[in-house]
Amino acid sequence: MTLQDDRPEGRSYRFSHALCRAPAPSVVDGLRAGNGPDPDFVTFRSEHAAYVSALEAAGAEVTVLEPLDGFPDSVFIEDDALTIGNTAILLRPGTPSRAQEPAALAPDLEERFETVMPLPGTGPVDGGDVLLTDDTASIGLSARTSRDGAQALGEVLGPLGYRTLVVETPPDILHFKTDCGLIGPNTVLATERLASTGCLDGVEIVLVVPGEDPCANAIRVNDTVILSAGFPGTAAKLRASGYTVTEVPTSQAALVDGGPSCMSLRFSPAV
Ligand code: CIR
Repeated sequence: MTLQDDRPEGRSYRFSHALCRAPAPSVVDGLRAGNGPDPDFVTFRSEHAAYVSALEAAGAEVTVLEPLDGFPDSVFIEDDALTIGNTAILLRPGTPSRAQEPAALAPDLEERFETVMPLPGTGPVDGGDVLLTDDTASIGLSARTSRDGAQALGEVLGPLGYRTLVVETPPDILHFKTDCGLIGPNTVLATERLASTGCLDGVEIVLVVPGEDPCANAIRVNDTVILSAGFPGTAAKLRASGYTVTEVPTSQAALVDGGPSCMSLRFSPAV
């Protein structure tokens, strides 16, 4: 039997479980590209709770890990690991203040996954730069993810049944998935500025409506697309195309450059 035959159909969006990290009060000091205002912790916490509820309503059993006040950005757990079936790969976030987050997460992954492996080599990779379809990992090079890191991740993903495409994220975009998100088996919601580079060729693209770029970082969980609230044009466009859309408030995460994909690790343990 080939790897292809073993590959569970829909593994890129059918998830029975999700792991989140509660925001810590220090999230107000989270990294951001500009000089924007700090998020408000209490509002962040309530928006995060709404996000967890949306994951649950979409069919995932969610575990919310304790906040880590020593790591202001640790609520963005997606950057610390990649979770596929019974395997978790500890990543190497590409900014110093986040470098120790995977080590802090490792014990929680070891409790839940048969295999927990470190990313080989030394090159950095943030999970926000990794877009998985059922058979392909598109890894965007960015200020956080190097070519060495992307190649090392590709070597680990090969035996798990993925081909890897290393692509260039346009300049000034934090992560590859800042500007795109998987919304269907082979369909990606994306901004025009990312799609126009050709790096998504081979998948079906649904563009966000003009002026709504920040909502591209959507996720598909089972039959639901989880989209940031406040982008009515794109929400309507998706619904008109037959998608079930749940809008979640992410105003505070957005102040520190985060969105729906960053705040969970989604997975289905293989049986
Ligand atoms: C950071 O700069 O690392 C955080 N403030 C935001 C991380 C967002 N993560 C993601 O898009 N996967």
